[in-house]
Amino acid sequence: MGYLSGKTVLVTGASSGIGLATALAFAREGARVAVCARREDKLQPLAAELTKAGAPAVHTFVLDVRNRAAVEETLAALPDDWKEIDVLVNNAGLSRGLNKLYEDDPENWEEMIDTNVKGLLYVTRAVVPGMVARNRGHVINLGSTAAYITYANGGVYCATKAAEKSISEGLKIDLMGTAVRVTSVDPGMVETAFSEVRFRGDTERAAKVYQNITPLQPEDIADTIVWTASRPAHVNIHTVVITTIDQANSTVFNRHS
Ligand code: NDP
Ligand code: 8X3
Repeated sequence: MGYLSGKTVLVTGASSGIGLATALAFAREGARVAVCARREDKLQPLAAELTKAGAPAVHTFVLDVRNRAAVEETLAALPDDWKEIDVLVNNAGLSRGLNKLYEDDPENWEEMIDTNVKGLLYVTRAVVPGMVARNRGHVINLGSTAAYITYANGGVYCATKAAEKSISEGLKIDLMGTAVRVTSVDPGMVETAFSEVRFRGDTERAAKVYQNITPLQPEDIADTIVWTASRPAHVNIHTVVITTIDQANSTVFNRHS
């Protein structure tokens, strides 16, 4: 039996992309998998897939991580056999727009900051005290290459991921003396619904983001997340920066034509 067999994992934002692939990857390791997102219609079919993939138990629930009261209440009211979370994957996140900051709609900023920063904090605040009390656990946050180098028209999204980087570092310091681990997994471009969401359903514009490069796939990130979670208990992988071979950093790409 592997290290993750029978462990309880919670993945936020599991209805799509990296979160979905990560939930499936943990299921294949024999972990008990809890998944949440806002779209219930996406979570229902996922439950069956997770069971088929090997999860001995699956729990799905609707959660908008921006809603602090809902996060607190929902996570406090988890069924007893789901309360002891061993691995939390703070994945729920999004970008909105690609605009000059001084021309952008502040609603875009609110949504990104509320989801990527405040939502991550709310979920972490609800889950980590239990990990500390049990003296075991692992928080894995989704960062980005965007945290390291800001790209044009993406200042606020990049800022949310820079905040995630600082929060991960700070949480690690705060958890010193406990056996709770903290990891930031920081991908470059991954082909998911991310760009469609950024461009509010403009699939043509979204497709251009991944044109003439070989982007990472969500499974590449899921694989990395599971790897960080399956190291021996005394090993803490702090940060993994991962890009396609066609990306050097958040601004330098090798476009094939
Ligand atoms: P997707 O759009 O495919 O998935 C985003 C997920 O987040 C969905 O399941 C969505 O579910 C969920 N989500 C969004 N807002 C909320 C909310 N308020 N409450 C709960 N769940 C929410 O994108 P990715 O898989 O690419 O993105 C996942 C994470 O990876 C994000 O944090 C993103 O910033 C990060 N990332 C992505 C990269 C990429 O290039 N794709 C690169 C680096 C990092 P629902 O809409 O049902 O709520
Ligand atoms: C998502 C990757 O480069 O589109 O964090 O911002 S990028």
